[in-house]
Amino acid sequence: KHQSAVSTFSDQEKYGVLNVTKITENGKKLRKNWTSSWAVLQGSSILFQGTGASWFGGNQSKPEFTVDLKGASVEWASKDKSSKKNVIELKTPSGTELLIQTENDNMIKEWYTALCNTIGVPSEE
Ligand code: I3S
Repeated sequence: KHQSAVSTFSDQEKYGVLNVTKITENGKKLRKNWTSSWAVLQGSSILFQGTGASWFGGNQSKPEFTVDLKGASVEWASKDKSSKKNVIELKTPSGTELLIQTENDNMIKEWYTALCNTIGVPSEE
């Protein structure tokens, strides 16, 4: 058993630059719009802060977006979700799906581990 890989919500805090795109909202498929963002994982949610006017399709009044990770799932995205490498898929119970990505192999592993710990499943397979 690898209980040490499981941490409580409050232990998780991580931030950095990630590419992100929302692919589904309320169960409805969206057009992909990859955007570079400042991501902050804290408590049981992740915040993405962008700068561009086209942030998440321009429907957001503020260039930021928070995803509640309670009950969410995290997995490595399959090849049909994106042609990019290092893509993580996040799915929330409310029907939001996000892809997050970075070219940096170590960084993406750190994010995967942190997200798994936040969601409460061990990242070791
Ligand atoms: O899943 P898709 O539709 O092939 O995603 C690609 C498109 O969103 C594309 O934009 P346009 O269709 O507006 O040209 C993006 O430029 C690509 O990056 C998307 O694919 P990847 O495989 O990079 O997630």
